[in-house]
Amino acid sequence: MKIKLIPLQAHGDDRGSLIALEEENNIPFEIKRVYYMFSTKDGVRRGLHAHKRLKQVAIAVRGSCRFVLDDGTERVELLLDNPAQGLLIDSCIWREMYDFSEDCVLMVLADCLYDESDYIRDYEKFLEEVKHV
Ligand code: T46
Repeated sequence: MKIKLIPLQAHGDDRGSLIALEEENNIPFEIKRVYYMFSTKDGVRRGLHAHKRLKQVAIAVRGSCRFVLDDGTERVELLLDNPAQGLLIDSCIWREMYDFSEDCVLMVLADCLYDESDYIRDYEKFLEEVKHV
């Protein structure tokens, strides 16, 4: 599956920790957009779509949430709970996020600007699309 966990080096000292994100370095693309979600309500499921072209790296900078990732053949579930870990999600992966902790701040870096026409929001259409990739 076209996903990968990327270790992010934390620079720690007696003041605390700092992590730097650099395009084409620890983030393997040109960063065009950054967004983050927070104050996610209990029991909420987000995502439920795939992207035709978009690549992203998601980081739980605070708290935790779970991901379901599905490439049309295989389905994996994982927990993001470490600000020193990025989840690279390539194009054509169905994603769902759930079990957000109350304090969760999920930050996402993306290689394209927001474009609604890049979304596949219907799971059956997604399966059709990945057949032709
Ligand atoms: C993804 C997962 C991980 C914008 O106006 N600009 C943006 O850059 C984004 C991402 C969203 N929006 C608007 C569109 C909706 O009115 O914000 C609202 C919530 O977006 P959405 O329902 O798409 O949020 P999620 O959490 O279902 O999905 C988001 C990303 O959209 C998506 O690309 O992979 O997070």
